[in-house]
Amino acid sequence: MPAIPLFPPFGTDINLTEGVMQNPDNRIERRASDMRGYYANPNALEALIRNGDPVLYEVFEKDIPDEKGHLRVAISQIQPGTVGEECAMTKGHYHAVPGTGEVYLGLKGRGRILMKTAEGKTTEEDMTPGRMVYVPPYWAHRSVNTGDEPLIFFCVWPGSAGHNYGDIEREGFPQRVVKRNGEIQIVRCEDDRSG
Ligand code: PAN
Ligand code: ZN
Repeated sequence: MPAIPLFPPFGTDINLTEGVMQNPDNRIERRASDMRGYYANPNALEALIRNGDPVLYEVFEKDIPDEKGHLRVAISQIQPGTVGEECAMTKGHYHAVPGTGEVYLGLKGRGRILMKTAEGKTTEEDMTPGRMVYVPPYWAHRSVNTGDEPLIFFCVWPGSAGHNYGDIEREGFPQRVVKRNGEIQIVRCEDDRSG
């Protein structure tokens, strides 16, 4: 007798060139108005909201139980561009069960994954097609599109992990990725001049 209900195996096609999952069960969209409080330049964000409130990123998921033992999978797609000078990015989160990791696989475009721990350690990893990034337990993670096309990547994480957005909403990340004079730079809180 299995400890959790038997779940039917399934397969789904992923177009690795375009980064598109066939038949996702859920689509989550984050518009500019969902991102209040996240960008360093709130005026630039408000201008974007007034100017059509575009979808800044989307997540396509399969319906897999959020229970221990399962693995959840999703494809995220972040549009290119900046809010003020800050590159488009996800909200970022810790997992609600902090001792759970995640695997990212780049499919299209280019970006950076910002990571930090509650104790203040920080690091970043490049995200490019074919590159796998391991996000270990306890590391909050945020993805940033540093290119000129959508950044698309595939993720797998424990079904029981859940998402803790509140801490990042309050703390933010010490790193910000900005485009200045056409150049991508990572600025730290202490030398952040963007506000
Ligand atoms: C990813 C993220 C996805 C969107 O699937 O959830 O890229 O980012 P936010 O959840 O921070 O808005 C993941 O890390 N799942 O655990
Ligand atoms: Zn995650």
